Amino acid sequence: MMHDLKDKKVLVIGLGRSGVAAARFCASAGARVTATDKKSAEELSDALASLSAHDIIFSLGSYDSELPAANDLIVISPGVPLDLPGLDAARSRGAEIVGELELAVRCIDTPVIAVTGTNGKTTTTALTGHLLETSGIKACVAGNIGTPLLDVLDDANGSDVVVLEVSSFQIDTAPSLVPHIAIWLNTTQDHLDRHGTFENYVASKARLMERVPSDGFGIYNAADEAVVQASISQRCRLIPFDATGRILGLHRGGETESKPGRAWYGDGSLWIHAPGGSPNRYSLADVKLEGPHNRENMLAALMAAELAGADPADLADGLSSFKGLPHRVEFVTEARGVRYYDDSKGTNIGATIRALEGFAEPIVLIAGGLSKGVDFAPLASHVKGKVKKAILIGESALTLQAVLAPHTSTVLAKSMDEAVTIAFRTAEPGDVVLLSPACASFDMFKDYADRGRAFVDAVRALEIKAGKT
Ligand code: UMA
Repeated sequence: MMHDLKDKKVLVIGLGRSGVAAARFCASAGARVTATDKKSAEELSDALASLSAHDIIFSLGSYDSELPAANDLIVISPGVPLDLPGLDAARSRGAEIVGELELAVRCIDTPVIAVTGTNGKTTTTALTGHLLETSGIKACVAGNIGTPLLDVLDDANGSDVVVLEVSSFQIDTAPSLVPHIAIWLNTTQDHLDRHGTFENYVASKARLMERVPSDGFGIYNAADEAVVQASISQRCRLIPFDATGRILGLHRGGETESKPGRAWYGDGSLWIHAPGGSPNRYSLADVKLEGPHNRENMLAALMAAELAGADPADLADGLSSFKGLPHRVEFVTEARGVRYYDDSKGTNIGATIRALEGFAEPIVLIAGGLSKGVDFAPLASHVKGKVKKAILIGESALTLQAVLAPHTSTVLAKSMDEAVTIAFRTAEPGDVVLLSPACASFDMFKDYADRGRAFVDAVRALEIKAGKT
């Protein structure tokens, strides 16, 4: 379904990645586009430069609530609240209010695998795309992962499958998104500033699965109570997965009980029993994704890829060749029997707890940074008996030390180089050195990627030095 945007009055609210994509698309289609952002022209210089070839009216530096009512179509960015003043008035005058993703899905007829959940959706989306590609199935990967679908329409229409990461904001503002396969990974409290209550947040995620037609598939986490409750009433073919090994695929009399339409973790392997097929076992021996939460991501991605027609032998290759995403418990190197991992993206305590849970080995942890005023207390019980030393950096180093010192040995470091040097001296063969800060990076670094690079550079420098001695 294409749009007729010729001469239509369109207002784009927010000039981030999705707003820029929407403004460009609408202007190219002949619409009369106004774009507004609370940021100034100076702050938006890159966005404005990328739109300079188009005839667009800009209203920048503040928001004028009269603007929506003067337009026929309003394209709202995911980060913009839906109760923004002026939207109701525009709606009652008949204006349509949608997200960038809505415009995009109306232009594609390729089957969509949509991935949602609170944690793990970016990894699952990237892994699904990788598994399909290694199986010879052309996949276009887009959405919340960072590439607006509107920017890759030709690629999407020329692919066999579109793998789309969708946030709850995108689900709410893209009613035409009807996935053939929906993956719902998990749901924990998040974005309550936008959704008001946990129930509203869950309902928003559930809407994605409600849209899957009856011949489509809903892959959901059988170990997540909120997900299970919201999934059971869906009309599509439901496929539970269980990364705990306690709910599905249990051992009975030495045999693993297996039913079609299930995926589970057991015997150190992942099992995928697609509807109408026989169970396939995927070994985790050569897999680089660590931790129980990554088992959720892998089970869902493997099941989706099998349903999309991928061959199990190709999938096994794809699983072991997937390197994971940068700075998310990313394996860096093994030096003198010690493995180093970069989890610089671990910018909150929940992420650091998940990273710690992923290792059975003793851990030398590098943590700290900008705390954002959170309470670090929940970290204490996860550090106890597991972290042999916590090396603390950044603005929150002393606060973290006060929380962690009763449970493990702690030391302060002034720079990443110093922290890695201490870690290098402390760690013994069989240990893991993990950078998982539980904090933002802006006190010492440009961003989390910059912090991750500083860690990797310091590790490599010491590795070379040690290799020479
Ligand atoms: N803005 C206003 N008024 C407001 C709020 C924002 O003018 O009231 C302006 C900001 O000044 C800024 C622009 O809107 O210039 C930013 O828009 P945005 O926050 O919607 O971000 P985009 O750059 O368009 O990126 C969005 C997603 N961002 C959010 O959902 C917050 C990106 O997901 C996504 O990759 C991109 O579209 C392409 O689809 C990021 C994200 O953090 C990674 N997602 C959340 C998450 O994963 O938890 C949901």
